[in-house]
Amino acid sequence: PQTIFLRDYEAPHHWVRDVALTFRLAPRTTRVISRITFVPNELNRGDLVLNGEELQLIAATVDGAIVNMEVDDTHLRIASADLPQKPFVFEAEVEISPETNTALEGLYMSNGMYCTQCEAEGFRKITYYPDRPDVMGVFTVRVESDLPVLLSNGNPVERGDGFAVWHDPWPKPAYLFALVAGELVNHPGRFTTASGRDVELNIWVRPGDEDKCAFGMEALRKSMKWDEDTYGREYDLDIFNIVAVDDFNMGAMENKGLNIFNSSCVLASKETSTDANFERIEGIIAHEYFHNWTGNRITCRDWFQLCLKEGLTVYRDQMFSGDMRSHAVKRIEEVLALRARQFREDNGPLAHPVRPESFVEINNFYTATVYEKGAEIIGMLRRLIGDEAYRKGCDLYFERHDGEAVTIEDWLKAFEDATGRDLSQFARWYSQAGTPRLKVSESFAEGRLTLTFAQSTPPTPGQPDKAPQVLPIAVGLIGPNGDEVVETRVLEMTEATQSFTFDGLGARPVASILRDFSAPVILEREMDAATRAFLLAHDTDPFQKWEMGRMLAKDTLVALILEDTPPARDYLDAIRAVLTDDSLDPAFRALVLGLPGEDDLAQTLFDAGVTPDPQKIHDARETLRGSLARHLSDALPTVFRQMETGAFVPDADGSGKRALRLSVLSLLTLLDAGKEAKALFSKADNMTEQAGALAALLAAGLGEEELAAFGQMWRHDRLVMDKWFALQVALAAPARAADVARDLSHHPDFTMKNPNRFRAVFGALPGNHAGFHHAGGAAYALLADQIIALDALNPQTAARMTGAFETWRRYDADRQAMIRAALERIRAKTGLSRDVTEMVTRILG
Ligand code: B3K
Ligand code: ZN
Repeated sequence: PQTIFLRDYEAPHHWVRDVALTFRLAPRTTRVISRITFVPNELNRGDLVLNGEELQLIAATVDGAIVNMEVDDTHLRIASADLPQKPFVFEAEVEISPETNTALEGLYMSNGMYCTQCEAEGFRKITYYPDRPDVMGVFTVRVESDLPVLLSNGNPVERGDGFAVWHDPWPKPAYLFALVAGELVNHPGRFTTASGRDVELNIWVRPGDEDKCAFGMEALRKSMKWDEDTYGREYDLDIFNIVAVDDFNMGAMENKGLNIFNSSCVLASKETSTDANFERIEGIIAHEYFHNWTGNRITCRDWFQLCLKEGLTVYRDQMFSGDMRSHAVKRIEEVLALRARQFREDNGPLAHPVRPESFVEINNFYTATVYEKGAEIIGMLRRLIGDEAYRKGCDLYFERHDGEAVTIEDWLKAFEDATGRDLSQFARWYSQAGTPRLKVSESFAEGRLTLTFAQSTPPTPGQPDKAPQVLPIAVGLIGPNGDEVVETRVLEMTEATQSFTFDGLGARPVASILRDFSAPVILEREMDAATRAFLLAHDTDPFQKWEMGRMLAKDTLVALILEDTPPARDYLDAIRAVLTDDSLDPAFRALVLGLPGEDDLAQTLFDAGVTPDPQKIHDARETLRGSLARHLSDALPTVFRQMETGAFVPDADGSGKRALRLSVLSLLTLLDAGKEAKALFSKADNMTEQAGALAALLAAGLGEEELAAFGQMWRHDRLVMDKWFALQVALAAPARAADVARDLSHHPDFTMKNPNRFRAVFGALPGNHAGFHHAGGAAYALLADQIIALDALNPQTAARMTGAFETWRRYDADRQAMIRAALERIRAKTGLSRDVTEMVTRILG
């Protein structure tokens, strides 16, 4: 396969002015008739180059005449000499087969409904087109079908018997094209924009799901309002449609005026969705809506600039969720996810810059690094320049680039011009891969505290040496009596080593460093348990407070793993203090009660030069859970009762209480043989508590009856059954995990064609760390078999699953050999997709 390089970017030979498409829908013989006005690019003249894959060409003309053209598996090309040197009309008719499209890219069918997914390069499977984001055109789409609901981008212009016409006045790249046709019902809503535009809103779902749309509709309205209030950005069409689709490769897609969602990311009801689902749905609806300005009105010049829209839009949805719920809790959740996914990626063979410099298959770069680290960069920029300058820079960016396809340089230039700052060193965040390590040492004399920092970033594939990056380090100081003596101050570090001083201090304070996780770095700091416990008790910064509990837990676990040292009483007491402190937000207390995951511990050990033993890690974590349960035994039932909520409301308050209640229950279950959990399971009126109780039982090796009852009760609900599949795999005893997953893959309701169901089983398997890495390697072999089989149907999702192997070099020689064999077996498969080939090759290194 061919590698594409950022440095090879070349402007297109032709721009598109407008596009008229007609779709005659039929499951295996859909006809797509296109009429495209091309305008030669005066600055880069050349052949007309159109992408096209899996298309059957029926006819094509230029200005109505047949011309010479070269057609192969991927392109249609017309030589410059055969083209008018002025605007011309290209017309084509092709045939495609949505029903047999199991890759779920381009136009495909899901339960009798037609839908599309074009980002990144799916439009080329619909018709011949310059399928690149810098070519933007005005689309008019006619959909012909007897199905009752026919949707496309933009505003509806005509509706008749068996057809509908849509027009999108905003020029857009082909990746934002969408079409939906099916027997759907809508949950309607309305929104009036700040300037008085009345917008029709709809969430379209399959009949039977209409009672699961109200929460999503509210989330959409809140998002529209928030973008007006916070960024001054209004919606720009008469209608905004969301459609729920069962078979979808990712979460959702921001097509202009017609967002398409994985049904798991929009359908919500208290009976079928957990608090975590509600929170995620709110965040994803916001994310896709926010793309209307950051992604659609201003898009990417080329796919290397993906973080331009994704990092920024993730940052925006994070701030929205913080505003809707709790910034403190949200920030801790973000850091947990960042460390679990992005730091893990940055630490292994798949590490790449936030703006990659090359790719084989762009779908492999929709990563935690592009998204989450991309969002961290925006957060750092804002922290460095301040809120007002941030807004000024954004305004300038929108004003300057509306309607354009731009680059990271354009984004940064807007901030340089708005603030007068030089951001050239800051730009390294986009080009250097790897997580910076930040060492700190402290000294105190004569009322002056000196913090000396040293930064370094380890080598990553293709990048042996790194230059220092700009790090905003938020620091506050806590006096010996627990009072804050210096409020948060942002230190701007630009050198490899740099010192900062705080003067006029009466006594030596304890520094709280990297408040709010102000930069995505690994902080290396010598600190004894007593100081950590002190900050856990007194820090005013919720992130640092949580972080101290986390580090105490981690040290406790490492000591258990390496030396069998039982947990220190001080640690257990510190946790008890947090658990029983009514002045703290229950959601925060639940987070402090949560222990570091097994994958996280494996990395910690590896970084300390110890080869991780997955079973030992698992056992230590179970031992600590047992110690915590016994030590807190008197407090657990009390907190469990206190956290009972009345009527289910999926807001920050209710979900926080339930989160704490369920963390407590999970410990309680180790003491009471599952009595409370069984009781809660049978009386719960919401999925959060029902699934939470079941999880508590399964984690304690109990709950077989409840598992069966759950499966029986929800057998008709796909989304809930995904939970049923996933819980069993995730919580299986390590020795049984591979067998459980294999058995479930033979369950009559298992299908590889539905990505949610596939992920429920084979995404959950690597999540069971000790199970996935169980001696003997059964899980490795099983996952390899499944990836090979899925690749033939759906390369994109298959490629994503290979990430399970990215940490293989952490483990012992036996495990490494088994994983290598699994990866090589995948790679050797004839006809393997470009997607999986690239991933496996990179992972093997
Ligand atoms: N932009 C889409 C992701 C498309 C993924 C293509 N493999 C969803 C999002 O980030 O909003
Ligand atoms: Zn996005």
